[in-house]
Amino acid sequence: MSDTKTHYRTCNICEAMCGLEIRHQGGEILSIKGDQDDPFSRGHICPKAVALQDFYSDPDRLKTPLRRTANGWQEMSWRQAFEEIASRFRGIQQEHGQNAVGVYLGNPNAHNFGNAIMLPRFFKALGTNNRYSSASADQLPHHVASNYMLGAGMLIPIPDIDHTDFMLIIGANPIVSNGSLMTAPGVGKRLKAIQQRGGKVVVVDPRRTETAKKADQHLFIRPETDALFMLALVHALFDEQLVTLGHLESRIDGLDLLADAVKPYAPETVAEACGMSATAIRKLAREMAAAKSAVCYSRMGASTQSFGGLCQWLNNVLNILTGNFDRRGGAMFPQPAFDLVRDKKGKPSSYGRYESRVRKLPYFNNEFPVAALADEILTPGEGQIRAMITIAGNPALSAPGGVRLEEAFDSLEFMVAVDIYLNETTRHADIILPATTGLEVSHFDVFFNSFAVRNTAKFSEPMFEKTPDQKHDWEILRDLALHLTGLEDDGVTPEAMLDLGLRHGAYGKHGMSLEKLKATPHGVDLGPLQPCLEQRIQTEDGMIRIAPQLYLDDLKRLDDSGLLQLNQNTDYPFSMISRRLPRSHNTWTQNSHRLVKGKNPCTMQMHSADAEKLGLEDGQTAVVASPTGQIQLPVEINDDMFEGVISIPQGWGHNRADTAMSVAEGQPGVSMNDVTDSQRIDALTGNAAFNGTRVAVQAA
Ligand SMILES: Nc1nc2c(c(=O)[nH]1)N[C@H]1C(S)=C(S)[C@@H](COP(=O)(O)OP(=O)(O)OC[C@H]3O[C@@H](n4cnc5c(=O)[nH]c(N)nc54)[C@H](O)[C@@H]3O)O[C@H]1N2
Ligand SMILES: Nc1nc2c(c(=O)[nH]1)N[C@H]1C(S)=C(S)[C@@H](COP(=O)(O)OP(=O)(O)OC[C@H]3O[C@@H](n4cnc5c(=O)[nH]c(N)nc54)[C@H](O)[C@@H]3O)O[C@H]1N2
Ligand code: SF4
Ligand SMILES: [Mo]
Repeated sequence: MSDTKTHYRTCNICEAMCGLEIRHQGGEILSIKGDQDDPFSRGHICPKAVALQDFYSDPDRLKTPLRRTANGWQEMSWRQAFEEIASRFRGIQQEHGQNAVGVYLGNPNAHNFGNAIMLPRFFKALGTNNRYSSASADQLPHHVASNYMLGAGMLIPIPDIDHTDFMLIIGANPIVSNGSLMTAPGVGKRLKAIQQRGGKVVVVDPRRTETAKKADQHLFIRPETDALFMLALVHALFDEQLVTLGHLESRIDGLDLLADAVKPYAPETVAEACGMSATAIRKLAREMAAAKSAVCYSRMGASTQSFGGLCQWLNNVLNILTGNFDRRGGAMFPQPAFDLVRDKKGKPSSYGRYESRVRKLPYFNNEFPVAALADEILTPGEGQIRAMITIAGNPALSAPGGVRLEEAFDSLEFMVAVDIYLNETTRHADIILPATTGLEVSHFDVFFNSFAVRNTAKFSEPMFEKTPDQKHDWEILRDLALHLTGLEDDGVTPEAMLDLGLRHGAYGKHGMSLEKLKATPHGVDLGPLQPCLEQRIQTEDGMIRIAPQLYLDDLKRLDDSGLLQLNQNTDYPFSMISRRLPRSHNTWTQNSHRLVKGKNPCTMQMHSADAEKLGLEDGQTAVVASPTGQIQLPVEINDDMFEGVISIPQGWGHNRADTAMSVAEGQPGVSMNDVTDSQRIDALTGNAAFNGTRVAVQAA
């Protein structure tokens, strides 16, 4: 019998970067536990980590390229696949222009360092502007705010959770999500530590969430009124002379404009619309201003809604006005070993460089909003998308208006998917290219170290060798690029590029390199976050722009929205919001038995008073309908919901024909994006507005 071995690596499922200790013997996994010696995660893991074993051995996982034929899916060789894809893409581009091929990148790209490093080459070879990703169904407003306020979209302020004395959490549920744009493994302990050192945690959410239940205070808010609420906080800070810029005094540009702009939004004016009391808003402003240190942290709830852009701007404004920006215990800037913020002082950003063809939505960060994708495929005319490649994404379930997007995929001349499953999106492809994943790949967090609450670095070797005929994502991208260009492979690997980045990065002079990381399998601690904005800011004059004109202009849209007047749509009287579940990650982890066993978790949560009015009982099936579509799912009645609001899990709906995720099909759930609408966006950034979708509810 072979010896038991122990492998250390970082979990690549979510943003928390938990260190794992995996014991294995002769290709069999014996246990997956938290790595107590990981200096950052210190043994924390969640239930999803253990499922890495299931994804590795899943019989439904694709291992060979597949081609659609009249007689179903057939295996094909890698060479045939690359040749056919290159020839079809080039043919379509020659006939209809470079932009006739579209690309969609899904969330796992951000957890895959090979892709992060190889994608630029692939894009150069393909030469299309028609690029889309899950970022515009997620955190786009954060990038736009950083771009306009700090001059760099990737320079994102992160809550210094380990040192703060007051944390205001708006539209995030880190106890379940494990944190986002706040890589903080073991976030529950970190929140508790705030309370243990005498600090306070306040949650603002239309649902009394798992995080709200652990907080010192929970304030219900009516969906999509966060911008009004935050404007009122800012108003109160000015009104009550609580603005303290502190160390930022000489670095703020536009303070007077801001003070003027917030005048109409007194707490007394907006409170009713927000579903709060003016006293509560004023008290919050005072507490935040008085705290030794404080941070406002807002995430998905405040980003994927009609005023996501305003929210993420105001989030930064609150941290600046209370003197908590770039300060210990406030909103700080990580200094990662591999830095995504390039020195580009004063260079214009790409925001609005192009407009999407059909709806004129802004281009940013080299892409268009995913909400524009279906229209770009379905609307005839010059510049129409006629072929697509999706890479590690499942927009059929994850994008707003998924059903229409599926129709769009069906109308394409040619579609390719790089994925690990035959699922709701890839079933529309002509060719599927299967990638390695999880335990088969090496790992370094190119992105999440830039968003982490502590500076650390860790490299993980592959745990299992891939078979000779399997390919890593980055090899697929490289080979596609080579076939598209006809160039020879120059032999450059992601590891070599990573090493270069590490050596030339902030810790290079202290010996940081890939070799060093390989010799330290638990990871290297690089210390707590330090004030560093002065060195990292990318505006031409080094000033922080607190009142960029595009945000001031967008206030008019807020005023015109009818939110303040409590305008209700009586045909669709409920407001739908999304929920994340502890045992599923977006759309793709539902093929693990251990994660989906038990009661169907894909339920519609509703307040008991609403259920009573509709005559709905707990467990009964309800129909949730919007003008876009309808779904049916079990009702879960509780008093954790704001009245008039229903909450549905995102990422479900494995109920489509012709997929091959056998476990997921046993517990399919429904896709809330069959009901959402791709026309509903934050018009400023183009981000999808899932939250606040108006729906009607009745018994099935
Ligand atoms: N209504 C609503 N919709 C939402 C959200 C919401 O809150 N509400 N959340 C949004 C957010 S935040 C996000 S990030 C998006 C996610 O949207 P997507 O990124 O489109 O969805 P994922 O489920 O992450 O899709 C991952 C795909 O990659 C495949 N995959 C997994 N690992 C690998 C790998 O290593 N290599 C390759 N090649 N493929 C792999 C999976 O099989 C799956 O098809 O959804 C968004 N959609
Ligand atoms: N277990 C698990 N963890 C995950 C994921 C997963 O699918 N499962 N997905 C990962 C991904 S891709 C991401 S981006 C992160 C997201 O991480 P989080 O941002 O923490 O995401 P959510 O849990 O969706 O929390 C959003 C909260 O906003 C609330 N909300 C909805 N509408 C509004 C509103 O109008 N105003 C306010 N104030 N609140 C509102 C919801 O009730 C919900 O509690 O999670 C990551 N982690
Ligand atoms: S919290 Fe995220 S990174 Fe940590 S074990 Fe769970 S899925 Fe993996
Ligand atoms: Mo996300």
